[in-house]
Amino acid sequence: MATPLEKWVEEQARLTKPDRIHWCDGSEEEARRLMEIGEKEERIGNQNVFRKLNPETFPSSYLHRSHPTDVARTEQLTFVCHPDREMVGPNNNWMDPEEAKTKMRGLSEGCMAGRTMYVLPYVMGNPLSPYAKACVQITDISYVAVSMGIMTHMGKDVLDRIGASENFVKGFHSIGDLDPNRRFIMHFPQENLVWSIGSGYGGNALLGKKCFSLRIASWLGLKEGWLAEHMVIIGVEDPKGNVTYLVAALPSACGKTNLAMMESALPGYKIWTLGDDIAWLHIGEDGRLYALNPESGFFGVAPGTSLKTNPNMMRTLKAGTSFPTLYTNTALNVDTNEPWWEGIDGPRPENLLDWQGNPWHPDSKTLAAHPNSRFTVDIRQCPTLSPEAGNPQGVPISAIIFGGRRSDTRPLVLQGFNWQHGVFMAAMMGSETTAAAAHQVGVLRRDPMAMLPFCGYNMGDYFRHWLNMGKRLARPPEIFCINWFRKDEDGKFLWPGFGENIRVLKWIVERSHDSGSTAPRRETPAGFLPGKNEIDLSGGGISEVNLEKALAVNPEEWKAELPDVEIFLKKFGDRMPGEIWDEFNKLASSL
Ligand code: OXD
Ligand code: MN
Repeated sequence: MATPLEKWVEEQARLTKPDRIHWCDGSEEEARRLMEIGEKEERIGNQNVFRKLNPETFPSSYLHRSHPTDVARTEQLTFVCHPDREMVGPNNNWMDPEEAKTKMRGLSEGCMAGRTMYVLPYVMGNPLSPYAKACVQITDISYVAVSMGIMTHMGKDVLDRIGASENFVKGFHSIGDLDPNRRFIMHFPQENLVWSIGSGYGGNALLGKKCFSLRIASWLGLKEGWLAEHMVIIGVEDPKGNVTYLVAALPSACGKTNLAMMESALPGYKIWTLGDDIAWLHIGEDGRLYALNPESGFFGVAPGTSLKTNPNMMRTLKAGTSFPTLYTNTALNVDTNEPWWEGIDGPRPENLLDWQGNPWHPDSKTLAAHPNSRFTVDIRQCPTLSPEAGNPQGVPISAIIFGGRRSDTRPLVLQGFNWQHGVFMAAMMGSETTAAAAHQVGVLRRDPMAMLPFCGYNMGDYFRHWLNMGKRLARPPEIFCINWFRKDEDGKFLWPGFGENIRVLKWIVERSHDSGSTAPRRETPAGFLPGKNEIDLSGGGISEVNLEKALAVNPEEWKAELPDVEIFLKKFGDRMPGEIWDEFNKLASSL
């Protein structure tokens, strides 16, 4: 008798009519075959799916160009489909599940004709972890099949794990005709189902990532008492060899990957990498908060990545095991057959093809690499991968950091007064938008916990869930807000960022153990600032004047922002917890 999984695959095949069905085993051998198919047989528009890059300098690496209208997550085409619109909240686009299914069935009818349906059995999280989740995605493009092989634990063992059970997360993906008018990413949380058509781009198409590990998982977390968050997980080792684990939430393309594998500018300090995008947070038996990374790879933003900004990522990219590394929408150095992007080391090559494959000239006003061009690479290639990265329980977290990209107002670092205040600080977070999603870049929008595009349910309930988690923790981690991006009157960054950020992390670690320097913290209406000289500037050439400017909490600037925060919080009506309003009112009156 067919298992529920086999039945589901058969049903999808009847609907989509692929020429053949291939069940993937996630092996290197299979990845090689898929790369060959993508190089020689499959096409997107008039281009082959993959182009092999220079194996001497970029081992096992391939370039992929997506359709020019399909280069970022499309939040406006992303829906959560649940009968109760209130449950979905104003932070998501809503569609009635039946209406959504009718629409998606119509669009999916015969959509895989002439193509192969790849069936991808995978697990998010270490398969040995009690928190791991078994999933199956179907797709009709080798790029997604290989990317999922890098980003997840994919393999035959997952089929044994699912067996005759119905307990697996279903992902339907087809590139469809790539027409943005027929592109939808639909989530059905009640059925553990994601249905995505019309896009081949990362967050829209690799359904284990944003769609499952954040949107659906956040809803599972609400029901089961844990959190799925848009967070980096790192260990900070001090000169004595003690490692403190932190998580940090930053919006897309705001430096999470750089933070995850930062090379410390302070001697004796080292960052250990556990994850660069997603953290699942559970309460352990000892009442502490534990974090694990459900992903097995990095899908990072290429532009700006160099030996100077992120040497460990450059090493990761060049490490070249036999599993492929993918470059999506970067430029191509024609003479060397290497990927290229703005900000990479060395002089700009003479002969470049831009991200669409057209010759690029310095005086053409466009960028050669798409600003949201990406690399997809196996986490095991990372030289700073933590020995604890595979710990099935995750690692115990001492501090939670929230950040955004703000040219003004927000200080370099601020510590919350307590858990409730920290949750409020995170709830009022804003960030200037980036190219990671298809919208206007550089406008300030509220992005609480960097989860606005990823929380799969009403954010009013989400804040309540955060407050409740704090109550259940024996010793809640300290909460901090950071901003690496503040600028001076002339528009210059006040803080050098990158490896120098360790100076801020050092303070955070000390504060989270409460064993730091004895200098008093400075209390402001918005939270605690480091005391004078508490941020270690040794050997860095960073001016104290700039540090003080970067740390300033200017009540006028904060006051000016409150009306916008209020409008945002009011959107959630009576689902917004009273505690958040209490904190808002306290801040407003103390300013
Ligand atoms: C990502 C994103 O791809 O946040 O990680 O857009
Ligand atoms: Mn992300």
